[in-house]
Amino acid sequence: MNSSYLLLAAFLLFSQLVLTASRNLDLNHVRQRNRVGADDSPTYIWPLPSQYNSGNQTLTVNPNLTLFTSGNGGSSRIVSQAFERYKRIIFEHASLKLPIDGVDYDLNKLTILVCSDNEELQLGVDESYNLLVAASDAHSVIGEITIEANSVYGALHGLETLSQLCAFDYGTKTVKLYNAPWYIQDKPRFEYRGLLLDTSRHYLPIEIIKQVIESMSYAKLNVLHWHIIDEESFPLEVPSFPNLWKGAYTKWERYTIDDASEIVDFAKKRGINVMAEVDVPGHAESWGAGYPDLWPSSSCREPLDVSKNFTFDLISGILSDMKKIFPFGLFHLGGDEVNTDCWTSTPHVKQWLQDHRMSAKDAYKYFVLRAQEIAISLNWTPVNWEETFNSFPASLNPKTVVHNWLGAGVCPKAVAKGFRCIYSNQGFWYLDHLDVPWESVYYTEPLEDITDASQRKLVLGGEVCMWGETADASDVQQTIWPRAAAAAERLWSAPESGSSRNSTTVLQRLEYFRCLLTRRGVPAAPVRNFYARRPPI
Ligand code: CP6
Repeated sequence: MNSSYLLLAAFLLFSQLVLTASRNLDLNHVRQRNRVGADDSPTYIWPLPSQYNSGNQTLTVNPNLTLFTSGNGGSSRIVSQAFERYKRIIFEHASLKLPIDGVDYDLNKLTILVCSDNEELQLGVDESYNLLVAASDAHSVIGEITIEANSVYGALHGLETLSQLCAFDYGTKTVKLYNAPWYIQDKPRFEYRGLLLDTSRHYLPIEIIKQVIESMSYAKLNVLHWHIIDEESFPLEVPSFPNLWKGAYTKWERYTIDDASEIVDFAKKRGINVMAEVDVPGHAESWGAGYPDLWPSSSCREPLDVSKNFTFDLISGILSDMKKIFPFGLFHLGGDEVNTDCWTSTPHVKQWLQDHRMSAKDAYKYFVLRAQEIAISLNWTPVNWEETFNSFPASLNPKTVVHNWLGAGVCPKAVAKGFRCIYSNQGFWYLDHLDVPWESVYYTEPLEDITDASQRKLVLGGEVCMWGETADASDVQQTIWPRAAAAAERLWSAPESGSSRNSTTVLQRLEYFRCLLTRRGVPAAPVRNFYARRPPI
């Protein structure tokens, strides 16, 4: 027998043990309870797992919690590093880093089983996990805490959920795990759960971007849509066209190639994909700071000059350089809010349109499709804002993912034509709209008005957008949170878990999660007005 055969046999035996153990939990008398004890109070896990059972035991967790790993992917550094991060989170109080004499700890070991050693992070990677918590006693076969996942990314979600079951008890100065035993089987409802971050309107320091990524992992969001550049500034280094980042606000407010790679790597270790955006042909005025030929004229600078091959050589250069940094399979090409007046009013572009018998609208289509071809030739799946679909649905490459933002209408239309779609309705999921309350974020439904099951599958998920015009490093986190968490649960959990029937428990649970964020150092805004929390007089 070779070693991989042995591992397989060990895994089969192990899964059997876990299944046996879960039966031993006797799920019939395990009731759903929360940590303060009332039967009808909520489960403080955000986002809510797809399936879970809990009991009423309070267990004490050993600060020397020891990690055992198994399966082909168990020895991954992604797993061991995450374990260390979560240990710091769970045992945040310094005095607790060592076991206390005389305390009898119930939970001393954590076993993480990861079946696959494939660490490639892409859309549709298996993010499911099982989490089992039971004190080791005569009845439990494996005891203690077990996380099982097919991929390391599922294991990361299991660790996050585990951390949310624990809380510091100020009386005993120990960490307690409440409502054990737990048996959780969890997986996301949608494979794409995004947050847009805009570093063109305001530069965001690398540390802030990392903080945002870290906080996304707490809510099980999995795509950072990095709207790096736009008309206001071009902060990214592009080696093949080194004058481009002359379009940065200052020479300090820029990202080197290494900075960008570091962000992608940091995100990957937390199970988060980074989707870059190069928004063309509109929203690109800043490119001309380094290459003024990209402007139709110095007095009319947007959209990019459609009449020159140089424009497309440059897009090709940017995308080729970015291909080395961004391994995610989707690439966003923008295509929104294109005002073609500069094209029809600038003599040489107007002449070009006439020579090619194109209207301004034709030229818009020509531009978007040519950019798509560049992205596709680099093996990327193009994502475009919905105006592209609204303007020329029949010409758009069938691989295109249509990104909604203008109201709710486009996803039903796009999936009916076989396109995939991402939901970002600006009325509900634009976080820069400060007047949108968390309830609006929470009670919107990405699958609204789509009834056909095969069409529903084409909605990859959704994304909340943190446009940068009115927020920078000083307030971006408190603008994102807690409302992004509302979208995160909509995208992860079963649709009925937030039915209006139990909106009070949603509020309690969201307040708990917001508090968790602040405990972890994330400056998240309060969920609601302070006075509303006071009991009525
Ligand atoms: N920048 C880019 C923006 C917006 C879009 N694209 C935007 C438009 C309207 C609102 C908020 C943001 N700032 N490149 C639209 C997709 Cl209300």
